[in-house]
Amino acid sequence: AVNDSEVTPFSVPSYACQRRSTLKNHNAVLTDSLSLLAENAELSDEDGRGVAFRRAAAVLKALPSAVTKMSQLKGLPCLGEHSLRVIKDILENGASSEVESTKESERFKALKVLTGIFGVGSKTADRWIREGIHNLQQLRDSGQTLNRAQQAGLEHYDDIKQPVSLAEAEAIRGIVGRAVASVSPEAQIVLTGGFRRGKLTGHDVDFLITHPEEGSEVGLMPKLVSWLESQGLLLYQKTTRNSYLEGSEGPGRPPSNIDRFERCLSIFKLSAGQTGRGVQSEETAASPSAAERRWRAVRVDLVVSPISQFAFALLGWTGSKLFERELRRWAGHEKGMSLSSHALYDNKQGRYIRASSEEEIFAHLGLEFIPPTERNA
Ligand code: 8DG
Ligand code: MN
Ligand code: MN
Repeated sequence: AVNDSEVTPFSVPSYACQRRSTLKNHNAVLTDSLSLLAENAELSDEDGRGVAFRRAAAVLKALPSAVTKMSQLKGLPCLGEHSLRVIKDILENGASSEVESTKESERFKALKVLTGIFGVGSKTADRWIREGIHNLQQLRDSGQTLNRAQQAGLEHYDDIKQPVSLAEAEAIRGIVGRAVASVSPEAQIVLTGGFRRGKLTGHDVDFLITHPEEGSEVGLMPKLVSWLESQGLLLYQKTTRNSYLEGSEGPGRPPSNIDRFERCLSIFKLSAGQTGRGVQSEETAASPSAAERRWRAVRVDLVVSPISQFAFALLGWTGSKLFERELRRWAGHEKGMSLSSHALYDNKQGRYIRASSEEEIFAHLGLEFIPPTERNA
């Protein structure tokens, strides 16, 4: 029949890494709700539930049109009983009672505010909440001991919660690019994370740096950080050195999703003049200092990879987080391989598989190549 498209079930492959997920989303109302429940689960240390909601949301994001009837969802993967109940509620009543009550709950609101501080994770936030701390003022008044990251996070809270624009990301790319060139002229730098996927805003700016000659990347990060610090460009930085050892992730020891590259988590001081569009922070009467300031704080992640691991690092740091997770699940469950941001290991053959581009990695995994802009699962 020609006119039964509304009841023809959609068809979607079950792993997000088998799908093309652009930024276009015909089901934002549904996916926002499921993402909120995912976030709540993650903040409550229920990662399994979190992933289940993320997978369900990603399936709806991949649909070519808006869902209007439950019957359209027949046969779709990753839609569990709980997610289906939420979707049904929204389709029938315009909203999900569970989502609405979560959104309004004091605990969720407090967890959001407190984990919104750079350096504060869900465990710390949970402890504070149990001690009666629900907001920034109560935290400041509590006399809690904060580490260096948390102090910086609290100090720059308003700036950091403000989304980073593409113009700001490009300005920072220019600055970091000049810094890298001056400490190591041959080194290369790539913008990764959400901006590489074509997003127009982000919560931070992610960079991957490498050197065409294996080994010449060693020592680059400290020089780069010193250079940036000498120019007064860093409000905070913490560098962690490379601790990757090939062979440490063999059979039965799947690579963890935390990688071991030398990295620097930082807060940049971005001057208004550097974006050419002025500071992006809100200039409200409540924060006159923001109006007078000629700079804003921006979260920046820097990662250095040896060229031999660059393709894996690029794939691993481009995201989205769910896309990465699904790639590793596909590798393990469907191919008997272990994928990390460092390497691909064939568990049956007991050997590493080299690759020098993302295209080669997808090919080794038996997947169609998905370009960065279609990894927005
Ligand atoms: P956003 O900043 O625009 O909000 O989104 P994003 O760029 O997609 O998220 P992100 O939190 O900046 O993470 C970017 C990618 O970096 C994502 O795919 C996950 C990856 N990533 C981390 N930490 C780590 C880590 O420790 N190891 C590896 N391999 N990847 C990581 O954020
Ligand atoms: Mn990012
Ligand atoms: Mn990041």
